[in-house]
Amino acid sequence: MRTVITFGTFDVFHIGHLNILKRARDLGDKLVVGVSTDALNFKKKNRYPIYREEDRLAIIAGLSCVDGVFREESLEWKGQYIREQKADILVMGDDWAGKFDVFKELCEVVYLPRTADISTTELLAGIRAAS
Ligand code: C2G
Repeated sequence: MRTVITFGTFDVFHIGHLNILKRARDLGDKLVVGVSTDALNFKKKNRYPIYREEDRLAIIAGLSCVDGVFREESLEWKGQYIREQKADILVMGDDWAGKFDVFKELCEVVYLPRTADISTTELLAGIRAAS
């Protein structure tokens, strides 16, 4: 049984998010996802997500490729989360390439290519422009 772990905000859920979660799940037998809390997101991006934390957690938990979710409360606790979840593989999009290599001593670390031409930021800009 190989457990895959990944992390993200998954705000305004879109096809890029679904693609990475499905590809992450395909690398193992079980996928657990750390969803960034609203507070962590404010620290990272200086703004709160559009979708609130409970809804982002519920959306990710409701996907058939996801076996479990938990709150990612701090970027510094990744090693702890990997141990707690007994993860064998950490998957992140390649916008994070190299950033998590330190965890290679705990598990395999894989960076998957991002889906081109879509991001929450671009979606929000498009919605603003259209309204
Ligand atoms: N992603 C993707 N393709 C896109 C957009 C996003 O593959 N077009 C991936 C990202 O690379 C990331 C995941 O989807 O692996 C979640 O993206 P975000 O919600 O933007 O996550 P982020 O805010 O970068 O949080 O501890 C790390 C962080 O929690 C990651």
